[in-house]
Formats: sequence, structure tokens, C-alpha cells
Amino acid sequence: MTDRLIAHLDMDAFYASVELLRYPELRGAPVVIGGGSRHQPEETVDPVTGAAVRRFTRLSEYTGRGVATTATYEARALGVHSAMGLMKAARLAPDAWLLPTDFDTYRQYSRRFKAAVREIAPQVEESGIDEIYIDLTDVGLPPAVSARIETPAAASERARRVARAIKDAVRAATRLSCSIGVTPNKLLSKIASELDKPDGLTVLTAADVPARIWPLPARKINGVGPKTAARLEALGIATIGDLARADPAWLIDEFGSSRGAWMHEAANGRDDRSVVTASEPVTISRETTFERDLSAQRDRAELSAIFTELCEELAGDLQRKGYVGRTIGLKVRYSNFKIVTRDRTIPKPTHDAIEIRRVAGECLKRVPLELRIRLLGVRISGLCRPEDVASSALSVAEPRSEPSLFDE
Ligand code: TTP
Ligand code: MG
Ligand code: MG
Repeated sequence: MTDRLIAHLDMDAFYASVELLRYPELRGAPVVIGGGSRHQPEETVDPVTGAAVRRFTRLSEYTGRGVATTATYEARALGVHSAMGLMKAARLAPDAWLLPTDFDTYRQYSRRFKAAVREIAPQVEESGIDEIYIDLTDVGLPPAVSARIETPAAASERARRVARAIKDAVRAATRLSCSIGVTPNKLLSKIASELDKPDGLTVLTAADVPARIWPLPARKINGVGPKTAARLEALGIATIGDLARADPAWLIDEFGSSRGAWMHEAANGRDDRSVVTASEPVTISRETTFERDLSAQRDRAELSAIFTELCEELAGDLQRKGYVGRTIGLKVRYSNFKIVTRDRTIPKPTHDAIEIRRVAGECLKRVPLELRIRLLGVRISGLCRPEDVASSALSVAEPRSEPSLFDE
């Protein structure tokens, strides 16, 4: 098998970098993200010049038990890091600026950078809000060249070219920088993306493992947590190289057969997990077949209750899975087993039960209701993520919705 080209991309100081886009005056200063709404910058007007000014909170003003989600590289230089208590961070960097965490905005930027990458390389695996794995094995190959006949040097050259294009696309879409590692597998790429942060680009082959990977501490292997690292340390194993050179049988004795064997493989840079692209659902639906066929005339109350319940379940599915949709559809199967469907697309996407019920009710007015009904279903398509839509652009029904046929 030829080597794969797997990239790991991770955004630089992600939450902090997003904040700097709206507060460019803080660029170059130590900034820590992790406050609450009371640390929202105050917008005022300078009484003399009339210019808008913002007042930010100094980290030294913080009291409470909150932790830093992240910090700019300037704050990291003072010793502040993710998950550090803010009071402790304030002792290290009292003059740093503190900003509240705004997950909605970070999620929006997350979707944006991932979409930009997918335009260039569609094989993307989400592995966190600010990071993805990308399979570049077949991306950017010159026509009539297959990855199988490409020389290793040409493959590395192509990896660098494609990764550079991805970094440019991420910057164009978000004005943010990221770091990318490209190696033959996910495990090595996850380590490599960190080697040259921020704004890094590191391409490694299996031959680079001894020089570039082995000197690193064992905890740099994704999956070796602080506890395992401490145990390894106590056994005299500090670096990935120590682990690679350890006797696998001894590791298995110490850590069990699967973990011991895995650690040895990982330290030697071997990992054959593939990049798993999660497919987004196209539609979400709910339907029910009745115990007995129901008549739109005689069983109106029962049908109406079931119809409402289906819409509520569908809205619950959407909210749980984190989608909103624009096309709401209705499916009716009659006692003679014939099916009719109707759908309607609304201008703004929704995940609201009342709104779904209202639109599905309109669809219901367009189906014949002379025959008894055997099955009723509602579905929604045209799905997207609510964070991709400004909240004012979400469709929510007025509390009193228009009555549908079943309610009349
Ligand atoms: P990371 O990618 O680990 O860190 P980062 O992007 O801030 O910095 P780096 O340049 O080193 O990659 O995490 C991504 C975001 O996840 C980070 O900006 C904030 C959030 N986060 C937490 O909320 N808590 C944590 O403990 C960590 C590690 C991250
Ligand atoms: Mg990051
Ligand atoms: Mg990350």
C-alpha cells in the first residue's frame, strides 16, 4: 500500500483569535477568554473627541472560580493556559485583558472554516470545534498521475502545496490563521500540527519520526493522558522515543494487552485509522401507522392530537440533532394503501414545533381527505445548522397558530 497523506488542521488560539477580530485594538496584548457576561466590554463615547471607545476588564479585577478557555500567545508567554483558574492566571498576568466566552460566535467561525476546507478537500473528519482531519491522499494530483506511482518527494511537495491552499482558504473565509500537520496518519498529524504553531505547516514522512517525534514527551500522543504519562514517567519512560524502544511485551505486562500494544505502535508512528466523514442527514421525519384507519371527519380530535404530537417529536429531533430546516412535508397513506405527499418551503428555517405544525397543516389542506387514513407522517428537509443562520432569521410561530383542517 502506498502511504496516505493525512492532514490535521487546528486553529490558532481559536476563541481568542475570534475575539480579536471584533476587538482589533487588543491585538498584540495578552488576552484571556473565560469571563462571564459581566466582563463584556463597555462601549462608551469619549466626551472630548466624540470617538467610540471600549472599556475592557483587566484580569486582575476578576474574582470567582472561572477558568480560562484559552489565551492569546502573548498571555501564554506569561504562563497562562487553557483550563487554568482565572484567579491564578491573574497572578501571572494581572494586566491581561479578560473577555467573556461567546460560544455561538465560535461555532459560527467553526462552520465557516470547515466549509472552506471542504471546498478544497471533501474528505473531512470533525474532531473538535477548532480542528479537523483531512484525507489529502488523492487531492491535487496532476491529471494521469495516481498516488500509487508518485514519488515520496513529489507526494510531500503536493501535500505542502495543498495544505498551503487550505490555509489560504481558511484565512480568506475567516481572517484567522491555523496550523496544519501532514503525515501518513492521524496520530502523527495530530502531533505534527502543533510543532510549528501558530500559522504552522509541517509535513512529515515515516522517516522523520525518530528525529521529529521521538524527542517529544509521551503525553503528546493523543490518548496518553496525564495519568498514563505519570505512570510511564515512574517507569522511566519520558519521551515518545523511550516508549518506542521499550519492549512491547513489558508494556503489555504493565498496561494490558490492547493498551500496551497500542502505545508501542503509536510511539513508532503507526496508526491505520481512516478519516471518517460524517454524512449530514438529508431529511428528518416522524410517522405513525394507526391501530385502525381514521376518518378525517369522525376522528378529527384524535387525528389532530396525533398530528400535533408528530410535529412536536420532529421539532425535538431537530433540536437534539442541532438542525433547522426550511421544507416541511406531509405524508398521508390511505386505507387503500395509496400515498400522497405535499410539502411547502418557508422563507426562514425553523425547529419550532408550532411553526412546523402550522406549515404541515397548510400541506394537509392540499390533500384529499375523503378516504380513511392509515398513516400520517411529517418530515423536514433543507436542513442547516442554527448557528449558520442569524437568530433573527429563524422562523418561530406566533403562539396562536392558524387552525388547520384537523382543528376546525
Ligand atoms: P485548542 O485547539 O486546544 O487551543 P487553541 O486553539 O486556543 O490554541 P492553539 O493555538 O494551541 O491550538 O482548543 C480550541 C478551543 O477550545 C480554545 O480556543 C478554547 C477551547 N478550549 C476550552 O474551552 N478548554 C480547554 O481546556 C481547551 C484546551 C480548549
Ligand atoms: Mg487550536
Ligand atoms: Mg484544537
